[in-house]
Amino acid sequence: MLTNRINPVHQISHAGLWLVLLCALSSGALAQLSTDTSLSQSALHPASSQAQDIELLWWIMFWASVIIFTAVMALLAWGLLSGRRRPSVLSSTASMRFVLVAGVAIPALVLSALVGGSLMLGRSIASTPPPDALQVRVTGWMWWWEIEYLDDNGEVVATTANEMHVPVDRPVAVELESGDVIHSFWVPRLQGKTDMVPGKTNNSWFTATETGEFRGQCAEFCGLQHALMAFVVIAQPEAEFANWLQRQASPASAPETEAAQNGLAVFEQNCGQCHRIRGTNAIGNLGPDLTHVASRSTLAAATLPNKRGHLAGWISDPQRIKPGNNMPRTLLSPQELDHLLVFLDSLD
Ligand code: HEC
Ligand SMILES: [Cu+2]
Repeated sequence: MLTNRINPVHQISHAGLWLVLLCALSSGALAQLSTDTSLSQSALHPASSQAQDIELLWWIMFWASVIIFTAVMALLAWGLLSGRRRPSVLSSTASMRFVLVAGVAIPALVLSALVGGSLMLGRSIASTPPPDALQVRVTGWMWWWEIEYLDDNGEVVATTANEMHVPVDRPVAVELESGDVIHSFWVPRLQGKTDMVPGKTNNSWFTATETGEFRGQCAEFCGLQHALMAFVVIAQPEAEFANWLQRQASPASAPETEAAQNGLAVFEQNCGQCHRIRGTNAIGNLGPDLTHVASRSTLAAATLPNKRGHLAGWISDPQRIKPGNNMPRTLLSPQELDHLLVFLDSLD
């Protein structure tokens, strides 16, 4: 009989080749992720005690998977290569015992240990924050982040957006809320994800162990511009942070030049129904608080660098940059736009 028999040796060498390629690619990517500090959004480069625990569990799971996967593949190769030619080297009771131990007992043990480990980790990173923690309330909106700093009585002392400053080496407790749909607060280098659910307050906390800029990203699909709902966390020494907070808490300084004064008028007329600038007649609350917008490093939830040209582009056509977002296009004359930009530039 002439059948086209598949050669197992051939197949295995093919599969092996793919496997080697896959391993090479993924270990390259991993090495990159775990060493490249410029990738500020990697959970494999922790910058807080909570993120360090998450990273540890991640590596335990990774190496457990590598060892088990390699062992299973080796057994499979051995079975394919030797099985056809000679009868099993094991007696039938020995085979049965092997299946029960390697196929049932060991997986049950390994899985229980990993589940137990992740439950313990979950408990420890979700524990109640220490009482001296800095209190911050973050509210998710489609598609930006409102950030409020609270005093000991829970009163708001400063409001900002899309850029959160925290002191290093001091616990930060974050109350998480949503103004519309479900979002998820995620700063991979500082903590795991916590959902922001409308009508409910969730809590998260972390202690940054080094200074730096850490990128956060909404981790729950919340509509068209979900991918452009990011933010920046800046961890800085306590004194620097205190200065920053004091500045953010103060109202905007009055515009000094004539251009800036005109700019304020343009703002109050066209933008004030949605944006607040404390100390002016602009008291809207549908969009980010812009009292100190010039002090921020990005615009529109870390979508654009906060540079004058980008700001002009954003104001002229926000729908082209982030289609579907809640800021409409405002038609301004070139001179109005220019004055507006001078005014916004002064809001540091
Ligand atoms: C109908 C409400 C509305 C009006 C009117 C409006 N905006 Fe906005 N604006 C928003 C919303 C909502 C966002 C957040 C968009 C996003 O990132 O998804 C925003 C974002 C911004 C940002 C980015 C802030 C940050 O920290 O990222 C700036 C700057 C801004 N608006 C300036 C203006 C100016 C200047 C005007 C007037 C010419 C204006 N806006 C008019 C609703 C509005
Ligand atoms: Cu979101």
